[in-house]
Amino acid sequence: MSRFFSGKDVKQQPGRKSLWSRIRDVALMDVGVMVRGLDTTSIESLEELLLESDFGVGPTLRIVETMTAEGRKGNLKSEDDYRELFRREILRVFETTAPQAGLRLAAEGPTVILMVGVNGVGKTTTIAKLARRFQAGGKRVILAAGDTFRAGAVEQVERWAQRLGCELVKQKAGADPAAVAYDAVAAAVSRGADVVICDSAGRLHTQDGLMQELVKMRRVIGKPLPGAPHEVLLVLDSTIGQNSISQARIFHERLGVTGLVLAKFDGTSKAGCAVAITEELKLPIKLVGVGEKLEDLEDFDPERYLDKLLG
Ligand SMILES: Nc1nc2c(ncn2[C@@H]2O[C@H](COP(=O)(O)OP(=O)(O)OP(=O)(O)O)[C@@H](O)[C@H]2O)c(=O)[nH]1
Ligand SMILES: [Mg+2]
Repeated sequence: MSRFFSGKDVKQQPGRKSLWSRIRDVALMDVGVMVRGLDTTSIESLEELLLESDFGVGPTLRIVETMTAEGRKGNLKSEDDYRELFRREILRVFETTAPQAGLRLAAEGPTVILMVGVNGVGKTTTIAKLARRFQAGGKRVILAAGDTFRAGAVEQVERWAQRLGCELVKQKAGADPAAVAYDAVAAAVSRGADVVICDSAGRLHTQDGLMQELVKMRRVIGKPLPGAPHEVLLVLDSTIGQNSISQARIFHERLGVTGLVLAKFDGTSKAGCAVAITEELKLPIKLVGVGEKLEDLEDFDPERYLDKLLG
């Protein structure tokens, strides 16, 4: 499996070319392009290619229009000029969100992170990866088994907590998740833990029950610790790409999401969705999941993203 961000094994899968070589193939092979700019066929193929990679309609049309206009003005004389322009246009999209400053930590006392998202996107796995990252930085982490809804969910977090050697706050299945979250934050305050990461259930976002439950969780978390949660991270499944934008809007409206996690970014054919999602939601992508293992979590960095994307 090719991992998207880590330098070590990003070899292209056989027969799968980098995005830039595909752009070159469809639009830049004819030397006339460097003199006259893109022709109609190249423009169409380029649009198709970017849409297929899930860059979204807005960014795709804008990028191709700029390339066409600049080429026709004679400002793009080499493949590198085209590549540079492409990079610049994409970086511009990421500049429209809050600075990619990493996770917001509490100035004092424990940092509380609430992880939300629809079912199966990768919430619980991301929690385990994040816990490990904090532990590696010497932090004391408490996990809150806030998914009391799905059968086996409490046991799943429990297994991670055992494996990681971190504390777990849980109640029995069916308990009020807000009560679990409250207990975990209160425990962190009294025990002097550094980080609390709350799991949550992931039913369909269209079911109002889940949203009400999450809103309550978010509110109750602030009781033992004013200012908490410090992050409400919405996990999205990158294999679904920009189709997750509509669910993200609902979560954001109800919960005030502070950052996004793009899970399952390894091997997705929709890597352009990072651009489409940022353009639409204007929320910072904070983390990227690049595999199923504990170490497969990376900070999102637009420059690095582009390096890997373009190849
Ligand atoms: N390849 C890959 N798989 C991932 C990644 N993150 C999670 N997964 C897998 O996705 C599946 C679902 O992950 P979970 O963490 O259980 O997802 P969840 O959102 O907690 O699911 P529910 O609790 O059912 O709502 C598991 O098989 C994970 O191993 C990732 O970054 N890359
Ligand atoms: Mg889960």
